[in-house]
Amino acid sequence: MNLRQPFSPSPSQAKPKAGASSYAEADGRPDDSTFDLAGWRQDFPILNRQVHGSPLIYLDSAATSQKPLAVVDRLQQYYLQTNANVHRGAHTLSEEATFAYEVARDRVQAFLNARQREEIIFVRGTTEAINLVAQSYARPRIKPGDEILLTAMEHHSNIVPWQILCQQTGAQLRVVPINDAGEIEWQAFTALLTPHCRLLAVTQVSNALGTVNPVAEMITLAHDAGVVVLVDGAQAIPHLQVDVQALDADFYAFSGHKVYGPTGIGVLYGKRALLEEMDPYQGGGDMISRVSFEKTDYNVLPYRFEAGTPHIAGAIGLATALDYIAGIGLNRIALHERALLDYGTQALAMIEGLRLIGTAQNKVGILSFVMAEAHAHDIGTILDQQGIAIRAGHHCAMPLMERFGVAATARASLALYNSRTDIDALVAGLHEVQRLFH
Ligand code: 7TS
Repeated sequence: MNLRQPFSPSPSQAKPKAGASSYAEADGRPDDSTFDLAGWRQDFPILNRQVHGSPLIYLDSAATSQKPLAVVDRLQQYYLQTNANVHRGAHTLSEEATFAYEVARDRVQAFLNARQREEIIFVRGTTEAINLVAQSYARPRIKPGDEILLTAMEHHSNIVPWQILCQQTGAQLRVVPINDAGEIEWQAFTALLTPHCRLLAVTQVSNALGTVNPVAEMITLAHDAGVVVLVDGAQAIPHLQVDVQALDADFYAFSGHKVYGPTGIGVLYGKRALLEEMDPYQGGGDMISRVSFEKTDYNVLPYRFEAGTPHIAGAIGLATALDYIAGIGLNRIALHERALLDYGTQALAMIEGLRLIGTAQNKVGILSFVMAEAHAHDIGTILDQQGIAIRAGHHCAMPLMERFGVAATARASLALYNSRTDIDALVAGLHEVQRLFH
């Protein structure tokens, strides 16, 4: 059996473009002559490597995306030419590093359409951003009997910080249920916006289902009920155009490494009026304006929340990553990924005994599934032998797995560099799983 044999769609589906001799050549291109998947793939040299003797098929971008040359080059250039600490130096290198770091902040501000640069705080990632809001915003304001509202599809990073907060304050967690497709139960959501509810923490896109939540509508209703909203944007930011002002999010968190940037850097956006009222939860260098043993005066925004030497290269690399995807255009990326998601969904539906988990109307490129015969981890191992990287497990969303009555799923997640060839390889690999388990 040819493990890389293409999946054949029905005639109405995914026709190759005129002149293209195979589905691989047609690779999900919308009708746009500037759509250059081959060129994009060349920007990611890691895609040329082999794994267990086969070309790498990388379908684990929801865990972390691969990095384009532009980002790797920028990091190298920073370390080879500029490296110095920021906000301290009287010397040229430190001034240049500070300038580049602060320009990176401006870049993030523009990307999110935040009103002011002071609203952009560099952190380690989504997890740290959410912990910051839980400890600096919520902890002093939340009282026993108050409620924190989450959804059934949150990542552990958007559950555990709130549980810790509840233990500290006597508040309670409430959870918005979801339907079998993996969509928010709207009536239940509105009913949970009671006078006890103080904060809603919701993911814009589910990492395990791909569901895109209607966060703008959720924020409007929450605000009507006097509820502050944090949006976990970890999985949204590589796929959707995000405008924090249009959303009217109070807080928005994301990680650099899921949006083609480095690990160890992320962003917390917060409305200035809220950030101004918050005390830091981490102390150290850079976050002070004056220290004596009696008292410390905190620095102005955004430095008040950036204790210690930041990930300078990370911030600069993240800004380059944002430039990179802006250069391609998020709309174009979304079109490509949507075409691939449809192609993959149809292909997986034809595999006997495969159950797709997450069938929301509004989805991004995540294909989570279980198979009748094989455990998710076995699927992952067999695919890896063929050079195909997927994730198998609970995806740090154990309550969600419980909701669907599974311990784990296999998850293929898409990025701008994926092609129909990748989906075909996945399908062929899953046929091999079936063969081995029959
Ligand atoms: N929120 C969501 C929705 C996520 O998908 C993740 C990471 C996080 C928060 C945490 O991000 P971090 O950068 O702070 O770790 N999600 C995944 C995943 O799906 N597979 O590996 C990590």
